Amino acid sequence: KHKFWETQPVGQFKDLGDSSLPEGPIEQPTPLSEVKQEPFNLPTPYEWITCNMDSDEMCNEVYALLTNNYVEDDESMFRFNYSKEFLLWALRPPGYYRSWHIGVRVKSSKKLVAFITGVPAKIRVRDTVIVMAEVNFLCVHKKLRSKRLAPVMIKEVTRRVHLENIWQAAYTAGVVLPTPITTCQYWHRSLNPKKLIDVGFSRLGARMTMSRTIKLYKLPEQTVTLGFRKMEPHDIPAVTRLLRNYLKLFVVAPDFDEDDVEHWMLPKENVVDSYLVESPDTHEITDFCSFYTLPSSILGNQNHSTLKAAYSYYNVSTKTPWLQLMNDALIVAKKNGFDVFNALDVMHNETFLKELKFGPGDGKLHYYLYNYRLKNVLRPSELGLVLL
Ligand code: YNC
Ligand code: MG
Repeated sequence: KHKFWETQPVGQFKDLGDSSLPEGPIEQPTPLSEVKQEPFNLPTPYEWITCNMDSDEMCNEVYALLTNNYVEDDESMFRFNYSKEFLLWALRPPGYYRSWHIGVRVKSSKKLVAFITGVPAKIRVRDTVIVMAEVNFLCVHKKLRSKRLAPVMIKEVTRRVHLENIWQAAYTAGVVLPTPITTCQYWHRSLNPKKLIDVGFSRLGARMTMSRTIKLYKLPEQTVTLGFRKMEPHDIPAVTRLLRNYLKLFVVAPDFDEDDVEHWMLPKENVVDSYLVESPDTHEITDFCSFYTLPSSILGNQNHSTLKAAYSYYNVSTKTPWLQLMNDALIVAKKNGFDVFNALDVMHNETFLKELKFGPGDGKLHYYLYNYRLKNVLRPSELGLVLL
C-alpha cells in the first residue's frame, strides 16, 4: 500500500494500538561518518541543486514552481500562493541550513521542476526537547507526477538532515500517510462573505440572503480590548515568557527562545501579524494573538484572482477572554483586507471557533513525526504546533 513509507522509521498502521512498543526514537543515530556522503541518484535527465534563497533569481524560480504546482484543494478551485517574502521568512529562521533548501533541475534546460525544504526547530514531545527538521514545500512539477520522484526527494532531505546530526522531523500533509500523530480540521471565518461566495469558497446558507449573510459576518471597525496593540521589538522577552508558559500545556509544541520569537512572531508586513494586550495599569503583557498571510490563487474566475487568507498562528489568553481576544484578531484582519480567517482546531482554538462564526472546512490536516513514535494518537487540542 505504502511501498516507500513502509520502509521508513515512522509509526506504521499495523502497530497502531500496540502498547508494547516504547515511546521515543524508532532508530538510533548512526555515526556521521556512516551517513551516505553522496546525494541519492535521480533519473538521468535531472540534477540536484542547493537553492540559494538569498538570490532574487533563485527565489523567483522557487516562487514560480510553487505558484503553479503546489497544493490545491480537491476540486482544483484554489492553489496556495506563498509570497516570496513569506518563503524567505519560512526558510531562513535562526540556525537554518542552506543545504536543506533542495531543488531538482532538468540538466539540459536548467528548469526547476521539484523542491523540498527543511528548517531546524526545537520541538518538545512531553518532557523531551528534540532538535528536529520541519519539512515543508515538497513539490513536484505537475508534468512529473507519479514517477516516484517524491520518495527520492524525501530520502535526500533526510540524508542532509542527518549530516547535521539531526534525526527527527515534523511535517504536515493533507494526505494520510503512516501514521498521523493527530488529525486536525480547518475552520474558516468569513470576513468578506460576498467575495467568498462569488468565487465558490463558500455557499449561501439555506434560507439566507446575501444581505443577511453580510450582516451575520459584520465586525466592529475598532478592536474593543483596552491595551490591544501590535507587537514591537521591545516586547520580545515578555512574549517569549507568555508563549513558553502557554505551550507547556501541550504534548507536542515548539520550544521557542527569544531569537525564535523575534523571527517567527515579530510583525512582518504581508507575512506575519502579531498583536498583544498590554495591561493599561501594570503594563504587563497578558495576551497574544498572531496570524500569517497566505493567499490562494483562484483558478478560473473572471472577477477575482486571489483569495487573501489569514491563518491563525500562536495565540495566548491569560486575562482577556478567548472570544474577545480572537474577535479583536478578526477585526484587525478584516481591517487589513483579508477575505477569510482560517484556524485549526489545535491548542485551545475550539473554545472560540463556533462562537466566533467559524465554519468547519472539508480538508483535514494530518501531523507527522519522523523517527519518533508516540504511544497514542493525540487529540488536536493536545497539539501546540502550527507549521506553515
Ligand atoms: C506528502 N505530501 O504516499 P508510498 S506537504 C509525504 N508527504 O509513497 P510520487 C507523500 N509523502 O505511499 P507525486 C506526500 N504525497 O507509496 C505523496 N507522498 O509509500 C508519497 N503535489 O511519490 C506517497 N505538496 O513521486 C507515495 O508522487 C509517494 O509525483 C509517491 O509527488 C508527490 O510539503 C507530491 O501537495 C506531493 O507536488 C510531491 O503530488 C506531488 O504525486 C505534489 O510518485 C502538490 O510519495 C503539492 C503538495 C505536499 C505538501 C509537505 C510536507 C512533506 C513531508 C515529506 C516527508 C518528510 C519526512 C521527514 C524528512 C526528514 C527526516 C529527518 C530526519
Ligand atoms: Mg513523481
